[in-house]
Amino acid sequence: MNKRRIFLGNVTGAGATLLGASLVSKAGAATLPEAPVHSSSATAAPLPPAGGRPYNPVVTLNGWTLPWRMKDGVKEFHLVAEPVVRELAPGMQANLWGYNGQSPGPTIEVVEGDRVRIFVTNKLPEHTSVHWHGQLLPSGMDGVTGLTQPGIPPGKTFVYEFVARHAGTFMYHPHADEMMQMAMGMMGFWVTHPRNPKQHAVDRDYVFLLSSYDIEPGSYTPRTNTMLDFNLWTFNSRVFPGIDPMVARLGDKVRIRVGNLTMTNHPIHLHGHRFEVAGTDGGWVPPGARWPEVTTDIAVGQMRAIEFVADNLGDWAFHCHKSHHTMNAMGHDVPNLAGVDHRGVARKINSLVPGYMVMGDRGGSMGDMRMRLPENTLPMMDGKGPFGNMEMGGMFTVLKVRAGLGRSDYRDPGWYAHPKGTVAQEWTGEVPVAAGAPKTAPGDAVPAAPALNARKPTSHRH
Ligand SMILES: [Cu+2]
Repeated sequence: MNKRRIFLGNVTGAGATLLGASLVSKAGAATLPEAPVHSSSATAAPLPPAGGRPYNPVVTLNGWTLPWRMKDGVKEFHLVAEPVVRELAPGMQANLWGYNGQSPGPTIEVVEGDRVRIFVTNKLPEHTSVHWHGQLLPSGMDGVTGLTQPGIPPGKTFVYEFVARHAGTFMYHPHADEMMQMAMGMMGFWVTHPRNPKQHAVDRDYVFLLSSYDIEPGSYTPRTNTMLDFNLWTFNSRVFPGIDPMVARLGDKVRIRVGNLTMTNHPIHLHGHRFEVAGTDGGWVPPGARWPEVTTDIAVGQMRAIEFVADNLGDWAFHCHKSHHTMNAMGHDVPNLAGVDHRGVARKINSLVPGYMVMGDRGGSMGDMRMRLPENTLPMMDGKGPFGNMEMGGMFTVLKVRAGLGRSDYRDPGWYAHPKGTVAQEWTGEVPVAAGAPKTAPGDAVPAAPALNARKPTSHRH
């Protein structure tokens, strides 16, 4: 005990405290809570509180919640910062950095007023720290390397301790070599539940973080000096079709909490429902100040909690509205050839370059194109739906609203069975042609010449 006190008192002088690796393995073993590791990228069932004050646990989309132990009235957690292999979607794995076996790290759930102690062990090749975004805590616990603590050296364990003073939606991430560590996937969700579990109660409470990666097709490790031109846009380090659906029972009150740790904003859009922005990382929005939306823009470093009643049966798209963010990795620097018929050209090139593919001469349907992809690369737009290819990737998933589900049933109910006569269908009657419209047959390329002529400066008349 003496030894421990000396060690804790000496090393940093700052709020966070350093434990030696030898202390952890010997005398310290009894004082450190275990650090559970998760190997699956599937959505784990909500983790009910194993003691302490009651709360309604959240569901981490394609993620999990970190178990804790109560020690002398303090909730103790153990995060291990380490390299991980994350499956972004079936068919693609990425070498990321994360916590306890996954990127993002596990969700931490506590109750307003809880005293929380978090041990952070660094198994990365460089120093790190953990910043508890949105928490009102002592300055020395804020996790800013150089400002409030020294970086946690590789192989060492620091301990953070503070009271979770206010309920809300938060996150954690390093404040050390951020460009590298965040681009490698180091982040996690944090929920502080209200003291009264009936306050802000909903039936289903989903949480996830937005992150982005730049992984060259055919490779496994993100390029970390990319500033804007990322090619994988993720919900919790997953891309569609690898993102699980969010399931709701008809009439459920649903909350979805989203935090943005990418380098750009994301207008997150829900189909078939209206929601209200009920919370930010600053706390809960008073009921009278909430307003209806179907899209909410989430800026870099922000969090939003949206709430709605799932009162509309069906399969509803839920996605970022930037169309390049619902695509997966493949070159975006392709000329737009809509309206140019180059079937002959493609045939000729194919005799020279087998597998060459002309993109978009029919104005889209890239999702139907099948070309041989490099190793460890996903199709740009994919996802099989009941009516064919959804032509989506990246930040996209489906809200599935069904009647008669069990209260805690989060399993994928399959595709929606639409009532007869409620699906858009082909019109088989006569189609009138407007006077003067060009006569084209279905599938004809649109003549491109006039548009090209109009671009010549000599043809301008003022
Ligand atoms: Cu986006």
